[in-house]
Amino acid sequence: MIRRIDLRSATTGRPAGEPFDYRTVLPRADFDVEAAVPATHAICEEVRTRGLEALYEYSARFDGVQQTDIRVPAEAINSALAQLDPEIRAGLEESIRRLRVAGEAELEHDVVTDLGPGARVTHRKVPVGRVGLYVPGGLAPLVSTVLMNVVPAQVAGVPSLALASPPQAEFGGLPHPTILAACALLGVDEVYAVGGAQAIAMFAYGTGPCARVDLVTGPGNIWVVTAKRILKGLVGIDSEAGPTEVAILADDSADAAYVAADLVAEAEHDPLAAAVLITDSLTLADDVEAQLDKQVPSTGHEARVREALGGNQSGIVLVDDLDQGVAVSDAYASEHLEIHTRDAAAVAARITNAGAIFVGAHAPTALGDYCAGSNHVLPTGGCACHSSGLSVRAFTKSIHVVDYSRQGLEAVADHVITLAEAEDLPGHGDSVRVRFQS
Ligand code: HSO
Repeated sequence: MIRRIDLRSATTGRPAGEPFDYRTVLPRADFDVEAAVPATHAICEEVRTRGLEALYEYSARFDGVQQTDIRVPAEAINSALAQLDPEIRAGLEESIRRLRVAGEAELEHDVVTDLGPGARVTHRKVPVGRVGLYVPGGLAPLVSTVLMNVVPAQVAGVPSLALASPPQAEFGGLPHPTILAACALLGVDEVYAVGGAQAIAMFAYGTGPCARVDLVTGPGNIWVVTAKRILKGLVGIDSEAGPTEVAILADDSADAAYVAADLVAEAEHDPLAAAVLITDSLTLADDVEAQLDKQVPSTGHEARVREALGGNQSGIVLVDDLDQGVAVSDAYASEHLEIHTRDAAAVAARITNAGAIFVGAHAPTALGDYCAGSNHVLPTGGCACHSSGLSVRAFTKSIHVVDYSRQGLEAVADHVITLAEAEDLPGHGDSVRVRFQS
């Protein structure tokens, strides 16, 4: 059901000083953003040039919905909340509470530095002005993704928030009612029934009733991720969050039933989802396979899970020891990384590349998906080596404020003039000199 990749002794016998890049042999989803660029670019151009008409056409073509308006009416949002199952509401409220508490603790404050008399630099933190939050429809209504986008933006103080999610034919052309209920719970009233690349283009260009945004966040399918890559620059984006993935770094102390359950949970997202076990224990590898054989036939989305576990993006990676395990895990840079080893916290402290790390047997990825207080919109496809998941910081930018008096400038004027001359930019030097000529 799941292939094995044997990396034991992968680096022995290699010429000294020649680095071995584990990324060349590790499993990864066939998620070719470059190949999707031409088709996605065409969609973005249609939205840019034809506006609302193009959005209506795409909703008809991709979602099977005829629209005359893209904005979800306030009554639909409020009545979704009125009809929300009280237990789901309680779960959402607890998730919101934990996200808020963690987010408020992460809030960054202005940093004021005095560099001498009359010489002050302030690193001022400012929320992004307007944000477009994307919540996929896809195979499951990811209501939790609403919270993961909205709460940190609100904690950061973003004054204007719009949310888009695909129109669903079975819900009268509106996004899934639980998604709308979550919006109501959070006080988000600007919601658009628009999905895919066209939603990202709508946010980036400003289309119909939706004013242009400064930043787009949220996960999505290949078209959404590709649109974010194309439109980056015109708008800010968070990380490229594509098909979801978990890596589990485990030794012989791990509970195979837990490990298998977490691999299955990840695999149920999407046939392209990646479930990767990295272990130095052959016994654990065998036990996890046996557990998969036991658990998969009774799981809710068996076909999807089998496809994901059997796909090229999933596998059991055998390593010599935990040192190599840490190196392989860092090379893989998983969106979610679970550590099931002795002294898991110490192993976790050695990890440098991961979207989020789940430490020990009682921190399954599903906890972080819903209620840990951490965020589940995380970099995928190895992007965790350079990007971070959503957080309050993602919705905040900073401005250096340079506040110097005449005395402060005078103290450093000669250096500025010298450096300007070294760069053959005499006008720069003169702009300082003029302030001290009588
Ligand atoms: N694992 C997904 C998020 C999610 N899981 C939502 C369940 N619902 C990406 O981190």
